[in-house]
Amino acid sequence: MENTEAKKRIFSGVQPSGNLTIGNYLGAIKNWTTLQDDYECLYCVVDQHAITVRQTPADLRRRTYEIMAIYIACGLDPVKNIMYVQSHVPAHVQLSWVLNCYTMFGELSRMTQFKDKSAKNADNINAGLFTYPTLMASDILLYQTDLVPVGEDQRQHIELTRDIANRFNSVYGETFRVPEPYITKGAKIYSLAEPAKKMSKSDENVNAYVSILDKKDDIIRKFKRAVTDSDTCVCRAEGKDGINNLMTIYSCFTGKSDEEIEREFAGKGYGDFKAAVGEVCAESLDPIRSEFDRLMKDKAYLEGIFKENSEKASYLARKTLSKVYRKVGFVQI
Ligand code: ATP
Ligand code: LTN
Repeated sequence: MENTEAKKRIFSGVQPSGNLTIGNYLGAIKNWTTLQDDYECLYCVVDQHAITVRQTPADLRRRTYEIMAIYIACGLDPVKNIMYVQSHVPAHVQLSWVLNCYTMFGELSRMTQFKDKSAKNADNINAGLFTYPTLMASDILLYQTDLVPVGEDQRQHIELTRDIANRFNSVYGETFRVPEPYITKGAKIYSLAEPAKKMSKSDENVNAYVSILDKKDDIIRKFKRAVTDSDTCVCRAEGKDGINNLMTIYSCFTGKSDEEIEREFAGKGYGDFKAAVGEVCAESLDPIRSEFDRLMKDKAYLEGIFKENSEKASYLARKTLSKVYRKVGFVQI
């Protein structure tokens, strides 16, 4: 396989389908920044996945720049990592056609994200939404990826990616490296309005999520309004979904354990705790927002990154694609 050098390879991506939330940050991007020295990393803005749900073209375009700016503002280095846009590397969709022919209808029907999104977009259950996981498998398998750092909600897609890779390898011999999911703490942040549901950037209720780019006042207000329970104890327990979620968020931002948090807020009410979560969240996100504002004023810089990194990604992707084309019997010219 191609990446025989000492460093393992990592691939992950975010859809430019809304304003990134602290769920995306704590579940994915924040962890990516800790990996960039020890792994060879590719971080993609998956715009082709985003159009499985209707997008306004101008918003999609703007958000593609924004996600790249957020990646950099969160501390990802565009020289050390290959950071690029999915539609700039045609090999993703080229491989996905082949993989569609090695993925079963039944497998795709079982994907919970497909079921959730079909329910939410009942008037637009398109074929792309259905085959979304084979494009994701292509993203990952094209680069002979070892590890995929994602939030818990993506575990099922990675399992499917592994099944597709194993199936292809067993028919044609070793072609794809079989990737592992890399899922860490903060892997699931829940909605502030309905704490049994995952926090999602495409939620219609803006009070259900905190965006990475929200202003301090909004952050404090959203946490103040967060749905909790009628108990008063700041402690983790079954049935206390709202408080459990706030404890996870507080812990991710401060590094404190549940015991430390419980001690810190012993004898204090939910009001104090919510205010503290809001403060620490706003404080952590403030430097990211300033850097984001600076980067968004420099489109040429972002475009330079798009171009340079898509060339690096294309170079790696072509190696796997041509191997696959040869194995399935396409004539090479
Ligand atoms: P959408 O709601 O539009 O489907 P999303 O908010 O789920 O989008 P994605 O672009 O699909 O965001 O996900 C980007 C990354 O963020 C993925 O690794 C995903 O697992 C992670 N992620 C998304 N939401 C959460 C969450 N609530 N908690 C933890 N991680 C999350
Ligand atoms: N499906 C993911 C986004 C995504 C991704 C990927 C993540 C697309 N391609 C490849 C990791 C690896 C999501 O909805 N969060």
